[in-house]
Amino acid sequence: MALHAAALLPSAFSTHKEGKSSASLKDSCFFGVSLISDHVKADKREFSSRKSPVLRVQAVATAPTATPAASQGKKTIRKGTVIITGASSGLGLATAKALSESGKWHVVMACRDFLKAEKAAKSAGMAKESYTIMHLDLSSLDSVRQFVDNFKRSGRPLDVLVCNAAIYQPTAKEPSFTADGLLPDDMKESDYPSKRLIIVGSITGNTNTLAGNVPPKANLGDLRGLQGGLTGLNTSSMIDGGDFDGAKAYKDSKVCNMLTMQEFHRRYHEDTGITFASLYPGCIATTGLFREHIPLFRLLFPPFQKFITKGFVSEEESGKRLAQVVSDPSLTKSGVYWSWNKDSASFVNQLSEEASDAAKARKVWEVSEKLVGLS
Ligand code: NDP
Ligand code: PMR
Repeated sequence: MALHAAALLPSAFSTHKEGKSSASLKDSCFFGVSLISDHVKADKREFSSRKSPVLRVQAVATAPTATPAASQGKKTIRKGTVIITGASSGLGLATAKALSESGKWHVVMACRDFLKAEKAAKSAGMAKESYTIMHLDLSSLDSVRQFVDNFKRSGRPLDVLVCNAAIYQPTAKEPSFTADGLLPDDMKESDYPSKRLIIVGSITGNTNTLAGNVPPKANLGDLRGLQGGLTGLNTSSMIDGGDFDGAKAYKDSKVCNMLTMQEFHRRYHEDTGITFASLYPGCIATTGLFREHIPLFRLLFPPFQKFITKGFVSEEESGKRLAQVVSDPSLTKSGVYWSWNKDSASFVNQLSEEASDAAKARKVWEVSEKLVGLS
């Protein structure tokens, strides 16, 4: 259950049962939806030159390329507009705050709990005119469509989209289901000098790391569960077709997020100039992500990360990192996965073999398209 973060992909996965949310696939779905909407259909020429932008997959880390327009630093004459899903807490909120404080961005906080988001923005001290809260519940395709509609009506350009929302349900005995999708066509129309689509990934989905080797390990297998629709109706709710495991579902979803980012890059970067990127922001052990974990875990996890693994980062620091991926003129490489070293300097990190498997990325994309009815 963790796909939220990817916002683009997941829609495909759990379209069938709405109501509950499974973290895993949410974020990723964004794009998919927009294709379904009327606007999108009308705009098919845009983003969908090669296939609908469902977002879900990846492509191998093709050689990362810099976006020329972006790196040449065209003069920005207006504030950028960035949509951040799940901006009501944790990393999303900290990023919204960092961008709003920069004075260069108008932040659209796409959140399922309007009041919570409003309170969060206020208590973070964000200037009123620097953000707009728009309702978005990634567990419902209808809500995603409605959000896309509302955003289009707002008349704002879409310059950067951050798929950040996620949930983690390590103690869940049963899977829950979700659906979603968003709007890349709009981004293609933006005249902003550096357009970006960012999907939050994680170290725990990468089995080429120590953290990624803590059981249960991410593994999408041959995607047979995904192909079965992940409906829970006489089919497996896990992408690899295995028994439900909440922690593994989260990690699998992160692999999908990172694959999706790469598939986007492969399909759309050259034609659109959009930068597609993913990142591991560090271990933000204090966020709401762990709210469903057992109390002992919640007690020990922050000190463990702070003093033992030293992977801990504060919410504020993680927000600055994601804000860099949104806005920093030196982070315009597309198709890459960003991480930060001990001195908080960014670098392009290597994804695991599975998370950089181009064939798998394509398959995740294609299966997802089918599941959300886009192909
Ligand atoms: P939080 O729980 O603090 O934030 C998650 C956000 O997602 C919340 O705003 C939450 O909304 C929102 N959200 C959840 N479900 C939905 C939904 N159905 N519709 C709309 N919004 C939803 O966790 P983090 O800040 O830690 O997580 C942010 C991202 O960072 C995630 O993608 C996570 O996977 C990733 N990440 C986190 C790490 C960490 O150590 N914490 C490490 C690596 C990656 P609400 O407030 O209403 O619950
Ligand atoms: Mg991990 C070496 C470092 C390291 C890092 C950077 C993380 C990040 N973790 C590391 C190591 C370990 N962890 C080790 C050695 C253990 C065994 C004791 C361990 C355990 C552990 C658990 C039980 N770690 C966890 C859990 C979770 O439930 C978290 C998780 O997997 O969520 C999916 C988690 C995490 N460790 C991290 C990070 C960033 C997480 C959670 C967030 C995420 O990946 O999005």
